[in-house]
Amino acid sequence: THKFWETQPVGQFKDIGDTSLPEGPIELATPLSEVKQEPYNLPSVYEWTTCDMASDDICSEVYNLLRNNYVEDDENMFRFNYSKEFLSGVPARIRVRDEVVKMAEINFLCVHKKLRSKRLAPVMIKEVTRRVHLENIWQAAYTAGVVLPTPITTCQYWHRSLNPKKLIDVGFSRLGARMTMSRTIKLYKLPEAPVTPGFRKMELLDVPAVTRLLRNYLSQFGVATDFDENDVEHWLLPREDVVDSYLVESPETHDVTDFCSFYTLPSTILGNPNYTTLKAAYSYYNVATQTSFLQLMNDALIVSKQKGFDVFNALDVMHNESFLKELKFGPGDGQLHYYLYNYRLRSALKPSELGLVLL
Ligand code: NHW
Ligand code: EN5
Repeated sequence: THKFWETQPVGQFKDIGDTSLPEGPIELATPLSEVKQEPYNLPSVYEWTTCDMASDDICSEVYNLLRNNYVEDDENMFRFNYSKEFLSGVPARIRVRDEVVKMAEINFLCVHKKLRSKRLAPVMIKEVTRRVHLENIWQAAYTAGVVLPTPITTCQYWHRSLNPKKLIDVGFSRLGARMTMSRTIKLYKLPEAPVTPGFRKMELLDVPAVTRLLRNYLSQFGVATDFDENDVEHWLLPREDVVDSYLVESPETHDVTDFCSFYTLPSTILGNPNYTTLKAAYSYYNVATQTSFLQLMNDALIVSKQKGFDVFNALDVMHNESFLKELKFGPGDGQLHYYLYNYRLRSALKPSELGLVLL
């Protein structure tokens, strides 16, 4: 049972399959004057502070909390090490079917390892909800590796080895049956440079064309980000060690016809004498109209290998299924469940019906 989540406006397990329930907000917005004006009570000795992420010292404190206490895999071998650039809150517009909804994207919920299982998380979630309500936002989107009431979809992580020797040495992957190290290295070898004519890094002047390409692509998914030009500039314009975006500019017409992107999320390798950091690229938004999706994503693998990533990760969202197996991705041991707060879907989506990637 879920003593906390049962009290929240989220789809409940008991309601799965009940098609009489309407799609849309579960609770109505209230006048802001009716939103609780004071913070929720914390157990004594604790107090709330609002983190000014523009301050280097405060940003470092938050970064270190996460570096030491954030998400690990199920065998506690790796821990996400998000860089400071990721640690700011931005409101989002998410389209559900035909409706564009203002939402908060909730991420980085973290309780110090020494303070776990004391029911602090429900208080933190209620407090962030109250603060989001005061911004006149009534819905949220979030992902988690754990099952909560109730996923809008459940995605599988896939991994493409770029540096198989290191991945095996640190326990991220294993030498396959009847495989030697040299055969494995050969299996995952990639060309030195991308092969698609006109493949290049995205630039500021590409924002309008990339926005058009993405909006058109994302329109086919049941739940998707509603990107405008400002969003594309913020989330997709290349930033060293944060996000990489490439596009194909037709050598003939100079049209932008294809786009691929990935974000940088290293993991700390726990307790390995030889290595401290796993450099991982995560597939973000990709659109192919003229280049085959396979060739486009192979070029993304080639440039990520060139940049020194050890592994390229992807979820089975959007059309990703169509390249995963052929480009030698293998399924990981992790899943990612997607959730909406205060918005009911009539029924769950397939991962391929989801056009949303959260960092
Ligand atoms: S998912 C990553 C979450 N963070 C981590 O996994 C880091 C390592 N773990 C921890 O820090 C991406 C703690 O284990 C946490 C739980 C803090 C996770 N989401 O305090 P208690 C996100 O950041 C429920 C939601 O005793 P704890 C997304 C659990 O089911 N709920 O546990 C975050 C139980 O409730 P139940 C989670 O281990 C989205 C209760 O917490 C959860 O010391 C947040 C137990 O609390 C999770 N990942 O602390 C929701 N993990 O009903 C946003 C556990 O089952 C909602 N729980 O009894 C929207 C808000 C905004 C709305 C605006 C309109
Ligand atoms: C909020 N935005 O479990 C996200 N990762 O598969 C929060 N496994 O890296 C929620 N256990 O399978 C995040 N190697 C939930 C995910 C938490 C982290 C997590 C998984 C995803 C992962 C790796 C390492 C496993 C180590 C032991 C994994 C196998 C790779 C292999 C490469 C060759 C081809 C077959 C697969």
